[in-house]
Parts: sequence; structure tokens; C-alpha cells
Amino acid sequence: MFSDLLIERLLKATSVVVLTGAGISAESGVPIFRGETGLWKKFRPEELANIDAFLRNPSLVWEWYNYRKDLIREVNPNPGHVALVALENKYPDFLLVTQNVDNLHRVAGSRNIRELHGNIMRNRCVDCNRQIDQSELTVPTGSAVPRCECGGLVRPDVVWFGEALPNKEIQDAFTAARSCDVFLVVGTSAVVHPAAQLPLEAKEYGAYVLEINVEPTVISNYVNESIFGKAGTILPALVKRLGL
Ligand code: BV8
Ligand code: ZN
Repeated sequence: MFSDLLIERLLKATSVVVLTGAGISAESGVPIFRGETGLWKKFRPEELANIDAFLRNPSLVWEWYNYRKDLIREVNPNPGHVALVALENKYPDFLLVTQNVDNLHRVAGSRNIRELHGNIMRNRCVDCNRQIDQSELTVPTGSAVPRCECGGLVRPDVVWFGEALPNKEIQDAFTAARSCDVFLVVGTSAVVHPAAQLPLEAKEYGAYVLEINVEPTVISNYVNESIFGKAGTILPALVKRLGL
């Protein structure tokens, strides 16, 4: 399943970066966004994952995020998430960059994480930007939309279309991509920018780029190696092959 070159590069590597997308959480039961089973099938991203949609219809957007939060509360990390913890323990210089907002990497035990698109379990005020803990959320009677004590609308602390990614997270991700020996891109359709740029940047700077996905993507022709199959099967097999 794994080329000799990949194993050679991984055994020699000191610095490894992994970029994950919704596909790594699919086997935990978290729906992906695109494709036949994707969340976007029912809802169009333009209607939900952007600030205008939120200001136009905050209760619809909250309904969508509450549906996803209720679902995420019930799921657990899968062997794919756990395998990435084993990789992190092997490499002195390891960074896990995720587009996912489901917190499953942290629950699995990953430590050095950059959440490019925020975290669905965090909330913040649209007006004063205060972070509001889940337990503090107060919803005025008759409304479905939580309000901050300053009176502002509270939103999920995730990055919507047209919004800038958190600066430190995306800067750290590009710096690491440019200096790593091996870059793994796992379970992402690689259509959302700037995250999708990371594996291409890593390749430009000499990293060996391995894609793990159940089907080809728009970057399959650009990476060094694609392995088609489930992350929950392939990642544990790779960890085993490395003797971890
Ligand atoms: C920004 C909210 C600028 C959080 C999301 C034209 C060209 C290029 C770019 C653009 C463009 N027009 C507009 C843009 C920019 C836009 C963009 O990229 N649009 C794309 C869609 C064309 N990007 C932005 O707007 C970003 N911001 O650019 O700001 C700026 C700069 C300065 C100042 C102001 C503004 C913001 C992007 C973040 C958007 N937020 N969601 C949430 O609610 O989750 S997007 C959404 O897609 C999620 O965040 C998700 O993380 C992200 C990526 O999706 P994937 O994770 O890849 O999931 P997907 O379902 O697509 O794919 C799953 C994959 O897994 C599949 O390939 C499948 O085959 C595979 N799979 C399934 N099962 C398995 C598996 N693989 C392995 N094992 C399995 N078992
Ligand atoms: Zn406020």
C-alpha cells in the first residue's frame, strides 16, 4: 500500500505536517460537506456559512450549528484520529493543521493543533467579540438566538466564507508547510482556500506530499503519492508500518 520512497522519507524525516478535512471525522459519524452524503446537499453553504446569511436569519444558522453540535457531542474520535497522535509522538517537529471544527483531534489526544476554521464548541459576540462559553449561553425567551450581555448577537466561533482565517493559525501552517520533510493531506476535497494551498506550498518547498482520501481530488495530480481508502484504515496501517 505504501511506496518504499514514502517509508524511506518518513523514517528519515524529523518534521511532519498533517492537514485534515472532514473526511477524517467521517468514520466517527460526522457528515462531510460535499459529495453525495455531504451536509451541503441539503443546505447550500452560501445560505448558512457566511455572515450575511447569519445576520439575515440567525435562527436558521443557529439551528444548523445546534444540529451539528448535538451530533458531534455523541461521536468519538476514530482510529484515524488516534493514529495521528502516534505520529505526533514519533516526530520531534510535528504540526496538525485541521479545517475541522469538531474538536475530535483534541479529544483523541493530539496536542500541537492549529484550527484554521475555528471550533464549533466556541461562541463569540458579533459586537464586542467576547468569547462566550457554552454554559453561559443565554437565549432570550421566544428567540433561538443567544445574546451577549452587551446585547450583541452571539455566533459560533467558526470561520465563514469571505472571512479571514485566524492569523496565527494560518501563518504557523504555512511556515510549517514550507519547512517540513513530509506533508500528509487527509480527508479533504481541497477546494477551500487558503487551506487547500498548504499541500501545494509544501511540495514547492521540497516536502514529500502524501494524500489519503477515498477518491481522487483536485490536488491528486500534484501530490507525490495518493492512497485511496479510508483514513481510519490507512493511517493506522501507516503507523504500524513505521513500527510505532
Ligand atoms: C477567505 C465554516 C479571504 C465552518 C467553512 C475562488 C477560488 C478560490 C477561493 C475562493 C474563490 N472564491 C471565494 C474563495 C475563498 C473561499 C473559498 O475557498 N471558496 C471555495 C469553496 C471556492 N474561502 C474563504 O472564503 C475563506 N476565507 O478566503 O477569506 C479574506 C482575507 C482577508 C480578509 C477577509 C477575507 C474561508 C474558508 C472557510 C469557510 N468555512 N465552513 C464550519 O461550519 O465548518 S468551509 C467548509 O469546507 C468547512 O470549514 C470544511 O472544513 C471546509 C473544507 O471541506 P473539507 O474538510 O475538505 O470537507 P469536504 O466535505 O469538502 O471533503 C471531504 C473529503 O473527505 C472528500 O474529499 C471525501 O472524498 C473525503 N472522505 C470522505 N470520507 C473519507 C474521506 N477521506 C478519507 N477517509 C474517509 N473515510
Ligand atoms: Zn458582546
